[in-house]
Amino acid sequence: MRSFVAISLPQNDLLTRVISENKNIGKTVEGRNMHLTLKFLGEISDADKIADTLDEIRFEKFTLTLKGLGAFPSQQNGRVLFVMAFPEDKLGELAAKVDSRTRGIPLDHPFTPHITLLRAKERRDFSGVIEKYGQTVFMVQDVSSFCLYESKLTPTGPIYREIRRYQLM
Ligand code: 2AM
Repeated sequence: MRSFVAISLPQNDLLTRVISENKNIGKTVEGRNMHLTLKFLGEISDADKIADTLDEIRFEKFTLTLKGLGAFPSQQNGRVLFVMAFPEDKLGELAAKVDSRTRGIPLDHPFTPHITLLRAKERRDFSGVIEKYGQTVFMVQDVSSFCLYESKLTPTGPIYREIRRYQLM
């Protein structure tokens, strides 16, 4: 199954507004699917084993702040519009723990904490929207768990299923 490890996020009116203001640009992420990926695992055949391994992670609860927007690969020539997530060091530490428990699966790119809002059909200049929401705090949220998810790709968008949830300390 196709899978990834992520922190799930509640629906958020401000983010819904940003998405709806930009929905003509490309494929948007549905509010209920909003998540912060810690590691994309891709196709795995041993989900139970991976789920058990992730169970060994010990990590303290923390407060997540979503503030400001960014674009990959660059603001002016972007394909993906995302929200920035803080504190980067805590998120990086948790992502590194997930990575070290799933060593057999290489990271396809270095971890950059972000929450994707939309994927544009073509490269475009996102400077306007990024500037507009540059100082906006979208969410301040206590994080008390993360999850291993299955992702099923369908013509109407991905369907995420929680395989296992891991409580933080
Ligand atoms: P993204 O939001 O930056 O696209 C499920 O697909 C999650 O895994 C998404 O959040 C996606 O991040 C992330 N992901 C990371 N690498 C991926 C890859 N190579 N293919 C698909 N999704 C990937």
